[in-house]
Amino acid sequence: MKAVAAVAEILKREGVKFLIGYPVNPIIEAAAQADIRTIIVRQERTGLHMADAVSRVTSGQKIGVFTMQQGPGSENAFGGVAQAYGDSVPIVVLPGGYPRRITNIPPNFNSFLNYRHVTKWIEQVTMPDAVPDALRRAFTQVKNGRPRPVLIEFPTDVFQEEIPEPLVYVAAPRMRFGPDPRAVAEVAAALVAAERPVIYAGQGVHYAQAWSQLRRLAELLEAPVTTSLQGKSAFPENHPLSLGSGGRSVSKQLHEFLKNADLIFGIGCSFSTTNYGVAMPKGKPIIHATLDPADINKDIRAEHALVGDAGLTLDALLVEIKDRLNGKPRGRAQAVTAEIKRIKTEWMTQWMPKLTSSAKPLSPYRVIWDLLHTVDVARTIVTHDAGSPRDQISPFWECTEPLSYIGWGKTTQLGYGLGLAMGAKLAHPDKLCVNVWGDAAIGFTGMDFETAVRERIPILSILLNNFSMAIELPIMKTATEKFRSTDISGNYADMAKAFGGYGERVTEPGDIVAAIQRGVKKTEEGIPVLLEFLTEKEIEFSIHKY
Ligand SMILES: Cc1ncc(C[n+]2csc(CCOP(=O)(O)OP(=O)(O)O)c2C)c(N)n1
Ligand SMILES: [Mg+2]
Repeated sequence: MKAVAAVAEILKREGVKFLIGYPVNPIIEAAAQADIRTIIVRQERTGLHMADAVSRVTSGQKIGVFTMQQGPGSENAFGGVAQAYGDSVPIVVLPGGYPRRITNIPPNFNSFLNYRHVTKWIEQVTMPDAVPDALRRAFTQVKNGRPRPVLIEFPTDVFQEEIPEPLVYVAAPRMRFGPDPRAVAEVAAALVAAERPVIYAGQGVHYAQAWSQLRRLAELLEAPVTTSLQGKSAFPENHPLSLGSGGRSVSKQLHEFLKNADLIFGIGCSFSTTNYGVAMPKGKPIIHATLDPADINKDIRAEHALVGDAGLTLDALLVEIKDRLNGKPRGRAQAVTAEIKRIKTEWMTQWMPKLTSSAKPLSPYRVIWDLLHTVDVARTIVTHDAGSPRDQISPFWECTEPLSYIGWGKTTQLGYGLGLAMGAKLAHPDKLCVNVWGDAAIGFTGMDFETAVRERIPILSILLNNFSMAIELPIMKTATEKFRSTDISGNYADMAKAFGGYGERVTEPGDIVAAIQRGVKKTEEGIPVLLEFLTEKEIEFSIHKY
């Protein structure tokens, strides 16, 4: 059996249903021969974003796999892998490499060397019979521990060499580990003793699928819950104990509750310092529960720490806390939920004029508000992009179902959202998959709307076109005045049509809802949709500083 056929057969045994890639890489042809659907993108970055979403929206139960060629393919893919590394997403990346006799000779791009700092596991296969071992290691790493990309580089001359049969390979196992029981008891005592605890859930809860345990803990402690952007939708945001998600812009109730907390319990989160996450107020005691001990005491000091799977951690805490509370809540819920409701009402009253504005050009907030109230939120997966659209949508989009929002932003590559929506749609064809982005973002990956059309991935793309990089206006005043440096332009509805998709340009506030309804219908007919809303250069966000 040729080494490349073994790669395809191993992918099949690992349950890979589709391989996303860009030629030239013989794995694509071998995968097709093995009846794995091959999906060809317009540029590597988008393909990686698609693979990334496949892993995200399945809690890593399906692992997104991407393949590309040596040299330019691998060079151009770097952003996609770096983004997945930044946001801790488990994907498998399979670049070709230059033939072995020149693989380590400049100026040839060597993935094994260059991807070292954006992967958790990396190898170059130099012998054909090392293929099964290398892939077993890669899949074991990607399915276990801290989720992050793994990469195996195959010098092209390895592919056509023979390896012995039969091929011995079984799918890599998934293993979980839980926290130290003594630490669990200490944390349970601290949580029970706290008067105003706040629970902060990260994406570890998504990967552990520990949504119901999180909810039980919140209800038992009668404690309010927020999430990181990556953890958004881990807790129902219409629950009376929800404070909404963290991010650059956040709800007022989240800000107030964090400010007045006497204990913050982070579960399945890294507490990394980032502009796109809520900063923890200084001086608060923090409990940090996470899978990766490398995150403990990294950006914040933890009073207590638990290391392990979020589900096992919450299970263990629930037992201990129930024991201490005689099995039931103490009757705090009413006061807590009334306080959340009071501040939320205040906050929403402040924002309603923008959310329901009849301004022209359109308010992006109005577009988002109408979108939220037109689609079936429970059956929708939505993602933002970098720039203003993220900070406009994340505080106001109320998730009810786990993994119905792909939040991101440890690094924030413009154009990421399109591939995420496409990957989500591949993994969940029955759901409406939406990306909300600005006109700068579409400049990066817009050509891959053609991929959505060609590969029959009917997503709904909501473009907020204000002919500007509006978020940069305050910091590029002179460049804008003198050289129009923040101006951009384009007719993206026409672009979508030119690619064979459905495109509409919307300028009237009264047309927003009907356009969305038409768009959703088109996606149900299998046609990707791009709705282009002409919006004002809105840069007021729900940002609260301590
Ligand atoms: C690849 C990349 N380069 C640069 C940036 C920095 N950046 C963030 S938002 C932004 C402009 C966003 O403009 P747009 O998407 O049109 O949204 P708007 O603020 O106009 O609503 C830029 C340049 C980035 N996030 N990603
Ligand atoms: Mg813009």
